[in-house]
Order: sequence, then structure tokens, then C-alpha cells
Amino acid sequence: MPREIITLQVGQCGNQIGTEFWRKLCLEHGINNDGILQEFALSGDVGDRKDVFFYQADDERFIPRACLIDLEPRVINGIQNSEVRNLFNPENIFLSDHGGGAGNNWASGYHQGEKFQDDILDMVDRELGYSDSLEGFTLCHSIAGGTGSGMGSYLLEALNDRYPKKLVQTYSVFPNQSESSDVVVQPYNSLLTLKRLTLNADAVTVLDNTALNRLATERLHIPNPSFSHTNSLVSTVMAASTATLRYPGYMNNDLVGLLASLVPIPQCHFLMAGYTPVTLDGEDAKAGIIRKTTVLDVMRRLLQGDVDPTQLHQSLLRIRERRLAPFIEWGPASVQVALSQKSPFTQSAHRVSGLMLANHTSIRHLFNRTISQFDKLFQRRAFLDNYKAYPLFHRQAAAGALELCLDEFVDAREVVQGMSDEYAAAEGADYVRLELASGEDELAGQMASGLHLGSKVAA
Ligand SMILES: Nc1nc2c(ncn2[C@@H]2O[C@H](COP(=O)(O)OP(=O)(O)OP(=O)(O)O)[C@@H](O)[C@H]2O)c(=O)[nH]1
Ligand SMILES: [Mg+2]
Repeated sequence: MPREIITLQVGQCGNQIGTEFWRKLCLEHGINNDGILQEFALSGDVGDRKDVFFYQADDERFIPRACLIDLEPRVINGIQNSEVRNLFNPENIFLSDHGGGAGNNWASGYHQGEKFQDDILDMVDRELGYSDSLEGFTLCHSIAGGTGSGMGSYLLEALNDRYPKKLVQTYSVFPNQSESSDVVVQPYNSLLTLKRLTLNADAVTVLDNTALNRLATERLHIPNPSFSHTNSLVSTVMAASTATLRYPGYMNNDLVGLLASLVPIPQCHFLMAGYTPVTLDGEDAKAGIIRKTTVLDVMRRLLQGDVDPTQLHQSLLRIRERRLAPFIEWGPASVQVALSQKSPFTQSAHRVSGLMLANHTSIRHLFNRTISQFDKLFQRRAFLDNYKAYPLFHRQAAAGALELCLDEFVDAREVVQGMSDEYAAAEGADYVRLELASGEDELAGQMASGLHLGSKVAA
């Protein structure tokens, strides 16, 4: 039975990375830009499962299970004028009537999410009708603008409410910290979004524009990387992290299986991705192989040569015994490996490639940075007028005038700080004992079922 996944791409960034992802999936499954399975992909048993991400229309075309959502038309119009214009179901496109976007204002995006929820959720429901046993949703967005962050936040809450049993996973793009941003309110938007990513998502793959840009400049020697460069890296990670769902092996054939071993504490579900070899599409040979001295590098060396499960097992033992990577002390040092078939239809100079998804306690530094940038603005009560215009951020004063209400900011800060603190606490050797002593039955259950912080490598 397919365990289908519906993708919601929201805002400029969400639609841009989402579309790159679909392009890549089409290439890997031998589907052309119009959704038609190409001649060479018809014959033989490829063993792939296209139905997790696509359904077939009456005319046999493969249609992405995707909803394209934005509050301004530019990006989606661009997609509709590109070579993939016939790929998506036109009924699954939502653009607001006025088309003015959310102007980098989370509150505007959130408010418009509420306003247009019926239209959008109808679209999602209709899409749901095309699945037999939906496993969950994937949200693609950035956390710093207005639409992907604010409307994305509203949708995360709405999905939780409406489909409480379905998994919600996100690919969330964090803003580039190294370049001075012209969007001064980024820290507000990011923190408000992080609250929903903490409370309303089961797993978040963190895509950090700072790291992506550094990777592109330092490793790929591109002086001023554009979004098309970074999105090529992003879509590679997205495609690889869904490879085990699309090319089933003997393990991790659904999202639950994939996430269960990575998320031992429900609140701590922020995953970092690493991929090797790092190259841009079509430039494999030119860019060459990138060496990395990380767990990933070790895994890559492990995986070169014949990939024989016995060897793999021995290599993993070696990593554990020699403590080649630091692991939390209260759980088993866990690296899990899923081997996955490669698409027979895409050319690569590399015989083996690997993706690492790691739930790493050091990710809290990224959250702490957001919190401290937030504090700098918030202490001065800077730039709050744009937020005050929306219901979540004002209340009726005695004389009937609206006054600024800061509760939502205060609460979001608390949630994000709490999550960051939990990651810090998990670094302590006595974390489990402390948690059990404080009566966290839920955690005791989790530990008993043998889940652990670790890394997963899909090769
Ligand atoms: N990696 C990557 N980042 C992007 C892309 N487009 C925008 N961003 C980042 O996303 C943030 C801005 O968010 P957008 O997605 O443009 O904003 P939006 O969701 O459309 O919201 P509004 O336009 O404000 O209504 C910035 O941090 C950008 O650097 C993209 O295609 N790829
Ligand atoms: Mg926009």
C-alpha cells in the first residue's frame, strides 16, 4: 500500500525549492516535464514507487501531490511559464486575489492564512481524496519572510487540528546570517515560525542559507551563489532524504520508520543534513569530489567499494568503538544506515553517494542566535507597528482604541528557549535520570522502545 505524502509549498522560497524538488523527482523516475513516463522508463521493472509522491490522472500522466501556495503571483506565474508548466494540477494553485504578498510580515501571512483557510484546506482535502492511505504532509517554506513563515505557521497549526494522526514534516530555510539583510524584522518572523515548528511539526529538516552559501562559495568555488545554485543543493538533499520512500529496500520504507530513530524526544526534532559528494546538477565532473572530514566523510569512505551489508555492519561497529563521532552519553551511539537503490535514469560521476540526517544537539546554537537577535529588536520594541495591525498582536484598550499586545512574542520566545534548553540538557550524561526523576513518563516510554539520538545515512 502506498503511504502517500502531500507537499505544500508556500511563499517564494517554498515554491522555488519545491519546484526544484519536483524537477529532480521527475528526472529520477523518468517522467518528462508534462508528467508523461518516458519510453525508456516504461520497460523493465525499475522497482521504484512513484505513487508516494505522484498520482496518475485518467490520461496516465503523473501529477505531483503538491499544492502551490503564495500571496503574490510572481513566483508561481514563473513556474506556470516555465518548462514544467504542465506538470502541476492547476486546481492545486492558490494565489490570493489582491496579490500583494505578506511584505515580509509574519503577522500578515498568518492572518491571511486564517482568512483563506477554507480555500486552502479544501484544496488539501481534494488532494487527500487521491490518496489511499496518506502518511503525512511536507511543508516547504522559508522562516524569515511573510508568507512561507506566517501563512506556513498557520497551516502547520491547521494541519495538526484537522489531521491529527498524520505526520507533518518540513523543509525550512533559515535566513543567511552572514550578509546584512534588508529585512530588519527577520528575527521576529523566524522566532514566531520556530514556535510552530517546535509545537506543530514532527520533523524539521533545517536548510540554513548561511551554510548553503558557504558551501557553494568555499567548496564549489562560486563567488556569488544565486538561489538557483543553493536550490540545486537543497533539492539534492530533499530527493536523497526521500529516496528510501521511493526506492524501497528492506527498511525505512515509510516516513515513520525514518523519523522514529532520529527523534527520541518529541520536542527535539530538528534535523541537519549533510550530503556527499557535493556537486551541482550537471557539473559533477567539473566540480570534482569534495572531501569532508566529518562523520559523513567516514561514511563515504565506508561506502566506497562494494557495498556489502556485512562490511557496512563492521564499519559501523568501528565508528562506535573508536568513538569517531561524539554521541550523547545516555543512549546507544547510534548510526543507522539505509541502503537505497539509485535512479537508473540519472547520470552521475559517482557510483555511491550518501546523505546524512543527524539530530545534533549543536543545532541549538542556531536557535540561540535567533533568540539573541530577537531580543535586540524586542528590547527596543522596534518595528512593532506592522504587527500591531493584526489581531494576534493587539487588544482593545479601555477607551476603545487598539493597543499593542506582546503576549505572542513572549510566548514564542519561551517555547523556542525551552526547546533549545532541552537540547542543551540532552548533552548531559545524566539527562535520562533527571528526566525520569522529574516524572517524564513519556520519555521513559520512548527510551524503552529503544529510540535514540543518532544519525541516519542513506546511501
Ligand atoms: N535557499 C533559498 N532561499 C530563499 C529562496 N527564496 C527566498 N529565500 C530566502 O527566504 C527568505 C525570504 O522569504 P521568501 O520566501 O522570499 O518570502 P515569502 O514567504 O514569499 O513572503 P513575502 O514575500 O514576505 O510575502 C530570505 O531569507 C531569503 O534568503 C530560494 O529560492 N532559495
Ligand atoms: Mg513572497
